[in-house]
Amino acid sequence: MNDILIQNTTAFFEKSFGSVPQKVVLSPGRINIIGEHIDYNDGYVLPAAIDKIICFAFEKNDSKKSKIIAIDLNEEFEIDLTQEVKLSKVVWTNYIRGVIKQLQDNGFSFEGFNCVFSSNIPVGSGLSSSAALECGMIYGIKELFNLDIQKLDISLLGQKAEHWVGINCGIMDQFSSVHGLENKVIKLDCNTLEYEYHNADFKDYSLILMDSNVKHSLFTSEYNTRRIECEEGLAIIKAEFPEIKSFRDCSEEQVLNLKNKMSEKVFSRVHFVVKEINRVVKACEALDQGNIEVLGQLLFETHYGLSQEYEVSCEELDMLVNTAKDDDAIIGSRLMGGGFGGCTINLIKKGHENDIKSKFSNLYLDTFGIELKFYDVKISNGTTLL
Ligand code: GAF
Repeated sequence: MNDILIQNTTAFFEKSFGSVPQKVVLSPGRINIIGEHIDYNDGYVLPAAIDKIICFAFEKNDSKKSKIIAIDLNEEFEIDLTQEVKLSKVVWTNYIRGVIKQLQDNGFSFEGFNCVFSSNIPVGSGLSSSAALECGMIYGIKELFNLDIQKLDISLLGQKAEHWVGINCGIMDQFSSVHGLENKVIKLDCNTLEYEYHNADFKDYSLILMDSNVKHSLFTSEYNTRRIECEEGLAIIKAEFPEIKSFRDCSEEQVLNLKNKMSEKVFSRVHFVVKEINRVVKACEALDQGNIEVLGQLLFETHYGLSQEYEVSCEELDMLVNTAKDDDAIIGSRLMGGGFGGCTINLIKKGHENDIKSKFSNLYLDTFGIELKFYDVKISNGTTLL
């Protein structure tokens, strides 16, 4: 599937610019096994890069302007690198403008380039197509102009570009897009940015995403609000327990003891975060021990926390997870990513995949009149040159 994407992208480049691209970059989307809304709360997350990618073709153009073509959107834009970078009404271009701005603001010097890109990462499905776009662009510019930028800095610059566009995201998406390894999940400590790889062996179970095909508009505002609510909660905890530096130092008992010092909302957010950090640690142990049933149970717990305490779910996602909970062939399911739509991640007993797919698509169509999509993702390498 990616071979066709690469062929189409390079052929389109040749047709548009009359030359062979100097660099071709592949930049993946990501899944997250567990640890949701935890990156900006300085806890642990367990993401992985996947085999859905954006393919970029680049060349220098010996000018001070860059021309970028998005094949799938049938749109293009030009940016003058000598002018101050500003936000545009055309949202997709802002991720690229943001990257150029971050590179310039951080002292990296580069000249004009031509770029064509095309993607098979579904947009708005919680698979981080924007992180793949940011990190792939940075990687391409770094390779074209021989810039000295390490992997971690690609992730951090990508994250800053996303902040500039308007989402105050954590580091998970950009980090996993860049640092992914085939068949490995990344246990990332979002406080220290230390990380370790664990084998992604789900034994008798297949990892399948169900795409609700909805994206509720609440996402950006609610996402940024959750950050503020958690900061407020942490400040209350720190005032009471000065030895606590971040949520990971905090026990569930300590949070429960402070319940009457917080609003009900802030308490629910903080209670979820502290439990979710513990779940990541347990999930990693379960994966290492091949105890996939325990991992599955943790996924369900995460979903109910995200839905009831963190309040980032929606009726479509809740329906998918509740149906999964009642099905003996599914041992774990939860909403994945920021929420308010996008995908659920599911652990389905091997051999039952087709039955589950037809049962869920019929039910989902009957209930919401929307087509449910499925992705059998493979855990793959991070951003790379072809
Ligand atoms: C989005 C954000 F971009 C990530 O940083 C992360 O917070 C995620 O939502 C929720 O875990 O993908």
